Amino acid sequence: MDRTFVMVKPDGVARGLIGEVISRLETKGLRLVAAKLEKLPEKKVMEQYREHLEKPFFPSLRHYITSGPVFLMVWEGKNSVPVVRTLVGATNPADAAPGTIRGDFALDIGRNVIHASDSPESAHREIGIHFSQDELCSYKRVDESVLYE
Ligand code: IDP
Ligand code: MG
Repeated sequence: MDRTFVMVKPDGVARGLIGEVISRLETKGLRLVAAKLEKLPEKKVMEQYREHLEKPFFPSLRHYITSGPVFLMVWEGKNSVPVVRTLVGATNPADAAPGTIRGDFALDIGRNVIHASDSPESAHREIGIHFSQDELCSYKRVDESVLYE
């Protein structure tokens, strides 16, 4: 099964949206295999967002991501990386379709509630930043026999 890394950002945690995010991914049929609440140290933020280090918005992004706890998760399921990106919606909430998490719950690109990996390679790398192997649980949902062809 493909894995993806998902993070409810500090604005989402502070607004009480952890349950809503989990609920949407659970209802989709994905399997939660790891989760924790953490205030990220600078080092992990730099690793997480390494492709953005030189971007003009990086200082404000770093400040925002370290401003409070985030909720880190690993989800498994068929095509979980593109499936979760679709549920999350466009980076700028102004462009995010209704029905997506950013489309339904955010207004500002700098406060867009959630992060999700953009490729299987990013997912593998990001999971490794935030979780050790023994934190990833292995189990089956009882509905998987009807969720998949
Ligand atoms: P993504 O989160 O949809 O993958 P990325 O382009 O990877 O979007 O950007 C990472 C994060 O950086 C965004 O989710 C957003 O929080 C922030 N960000 C990206 N572009 C801007 C911008 O132009 N202004 C402010 N923040 C930005
Ligand atoms: Mg990204």
